[in-house]
Amino acid sequence: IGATVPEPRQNDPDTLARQIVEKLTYSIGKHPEQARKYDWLRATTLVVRDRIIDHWFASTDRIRASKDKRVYYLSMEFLIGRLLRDAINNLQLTQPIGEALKRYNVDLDMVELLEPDAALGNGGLGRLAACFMESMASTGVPGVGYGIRYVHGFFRQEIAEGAQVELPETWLVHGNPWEFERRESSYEIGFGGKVMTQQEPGKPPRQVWRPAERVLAVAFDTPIVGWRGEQVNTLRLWSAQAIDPILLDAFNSGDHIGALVESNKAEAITRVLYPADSHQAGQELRLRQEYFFSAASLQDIIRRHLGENDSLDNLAEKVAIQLNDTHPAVSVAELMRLLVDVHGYDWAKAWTITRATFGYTNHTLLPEALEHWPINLFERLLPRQMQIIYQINADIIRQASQDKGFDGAQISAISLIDEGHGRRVRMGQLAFVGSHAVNGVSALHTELMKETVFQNLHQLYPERIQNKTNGVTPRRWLMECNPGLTGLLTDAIGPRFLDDIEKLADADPLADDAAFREKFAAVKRANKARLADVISDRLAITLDPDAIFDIQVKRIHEYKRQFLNIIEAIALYNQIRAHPEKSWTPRVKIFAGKAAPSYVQAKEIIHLANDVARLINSDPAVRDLLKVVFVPNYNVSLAEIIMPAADLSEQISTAGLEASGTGNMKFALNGALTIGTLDGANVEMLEHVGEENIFIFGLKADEVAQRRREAHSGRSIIERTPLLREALDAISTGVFAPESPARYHTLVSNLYNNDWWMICADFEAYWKTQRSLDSLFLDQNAWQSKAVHNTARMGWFSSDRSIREYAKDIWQAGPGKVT
Ligand code: 26Y
Repeated sequence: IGATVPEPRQNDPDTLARQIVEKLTYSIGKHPEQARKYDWLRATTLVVRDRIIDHWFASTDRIRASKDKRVYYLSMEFLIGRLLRDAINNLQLTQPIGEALKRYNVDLDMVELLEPDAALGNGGLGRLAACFMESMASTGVPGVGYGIRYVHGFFRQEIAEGAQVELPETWLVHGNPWEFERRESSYEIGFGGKVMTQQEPGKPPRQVWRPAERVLAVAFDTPIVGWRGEQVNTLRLWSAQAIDPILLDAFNSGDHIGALVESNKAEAITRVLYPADSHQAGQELRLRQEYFFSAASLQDIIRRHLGENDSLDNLAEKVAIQLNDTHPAVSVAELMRLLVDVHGYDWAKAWTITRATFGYTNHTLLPEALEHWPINLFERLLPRQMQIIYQINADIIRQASQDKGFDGAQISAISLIDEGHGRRVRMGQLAFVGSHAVNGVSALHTELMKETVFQNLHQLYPERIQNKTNGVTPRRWLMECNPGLTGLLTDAIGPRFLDDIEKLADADPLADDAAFREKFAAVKRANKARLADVISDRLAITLDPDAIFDIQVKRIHEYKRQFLNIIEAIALYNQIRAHPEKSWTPRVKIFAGKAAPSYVQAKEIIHLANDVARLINSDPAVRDLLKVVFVPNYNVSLAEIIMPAADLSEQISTAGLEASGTGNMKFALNGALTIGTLDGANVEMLEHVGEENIFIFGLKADEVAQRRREAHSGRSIIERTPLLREALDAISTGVFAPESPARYHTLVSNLYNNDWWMICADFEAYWKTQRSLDSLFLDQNAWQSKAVHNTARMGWFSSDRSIREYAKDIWQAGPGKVT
């Protein structure tokens, strides 16, 4: 229509300062003199956003013109955190914006801290999705993220009298300047109803789904800025709305509540994130969420494809869809429905297209976290998709028994229907058979997938499982969270690592350079002092920045073994009290993390950490030798302060149970040493940093499996290990909870009777390794040299590398694509 996009904006401080005031005046309606802190945040965000939009249009136009294959990342969770600093950093505007704001006596760091955290995820899987979005933009992959625009993200955690309290999270209350509502991209999503067979003369019969309910999925787009702003991708989140916002007949006849029932029911779908990451609740609303965002995304993908292509025949050549765990796995059945029922493809052709289009990433082997839906519920909500699943299942089973001679046990292992515990649909099997590539998230986890949950499917499709070890984005997890270290590295090895993080290796020889080590240690100390300030403000606990900062932050789960860490703290406390004359290395043990609200044992572990902290921190006998801190409300923003401040990173899961871990990578990248088990990506970290620079202890995955088969219990170990016994006695006799001495009875008796998580089995090895770290810390030259090696050798764990592997091996898309 002849309209031109405005000239790209100038990025000098004068222009930026002028534009910030313009936004304050004309978009916010405030005179600069009257502007409050939040007004400055909003004005700054709008100025940055204008620049993003320029790049966004350019990227979208370029991708559309190139007709390149697009990648769609379907995820129930995107744990994004704040976006302003990320955008400013990636657009290289940190310096000029800081200067522009300074002219009005406003501090950029202060402004950035006001932004609410977008916490649309639980933990690792959601944060990985956020890192992947940033890395796709940074590596030039034309990627679109699809997810849910939860009104309430992950709950806010408070600690009251030592226990976790969950409060609603309200990130949208002040509006969200990063999102653009796209009313034109809305789709109807059906639920329930029935399936009819339609017979037109001369044609094969067709199934037609007549849903009983329909809701509207409305798109909200957030731009995701890649490194140096060269590419801006889109995160499209769906919000549910009623098709009729109000039932006027009901309203007019006086039923004012009833008039809104439909609307409330629809909006409930995207109201709140489920806060459990390890136990499937099996609730109808969750299945509605899964189908809602899968179906909306597929309609959107197909509409876009048909806007640029003649048919869906070439869908798999132009589209790759990655399923982030099984949460969007119903997409497999839904795409089949769209191809067969709506677009008239025959079954076999539709199946070929579907399978070539999808990839599936598995993030857990824990049986209790694997999704399976009761057939009755599935059938009632998604009757046609249920029929399709039966048909897929019949095909797979026929193939397995005819071609591979599978026996009954093998067939029931691969079946999409679990006949064991009330009939259920197994979403893992559905995702697996509907994808051409299935990947694990670390080398060990991928091998265990082949041996355990997917053993039989792996036999049937031996080429399908591959490994894609996780990574983290070095923009957020080094440059933005640790400007001190980034500056030091830039001075020392030049800026090349900013564009290619594996060039961090250039810093490796500096481990032997005493002057560099000192500067490296000084940066770490400043980061520790900053964390100590935060803890002092929030909890009124004083920490000594010269003590070892020993940190475990992650979701609270039995397999992650925060309990082992707490027991070690108690044993250390007992030893310090018993031997005050020995030279103890001062240590601060820091914990943070949330428990699923319904996970009783995890909540007890939080309570115990707080009870232990209260007693130890108030005991003058240990003075500054040991402090224990539980920092409430762990989230992405808190992680950005914590990661750079750690000396020691705790990655101590029971071997075989942590699929990868990504916190382990963030800590080591920022120069922490790791104490950990041979689990998840720790195994590969060991290979990269070298065994002298990481502290590995404990049983290996096969040994854990073996002990579990032997019905291992902790009793005999406890009886012969005084350090452990005394610590457990203290817990179970109520030393830490005098007001309720039986509080931790079950927690402790489980160790005696069972020790499922191998806490007793690994205690002694853990204790010894910790004490060797005490000694090492006294030799700061040796410690800092290892710390430098960690940073220098962690480049491979960038999510840029992960994304390049996905692009090449699974998606055949992006720069250097194979198509
Ligand atoms: C089905 C529901 C109960 C559910 C919801 C969320 C199940 C699982 C999850 C989330 C799982 C998760 O976050 N897994 C983590 O994924 C990370 C990224 O791959 C891994 O680093 C980490 O080891 C794994 O626990």
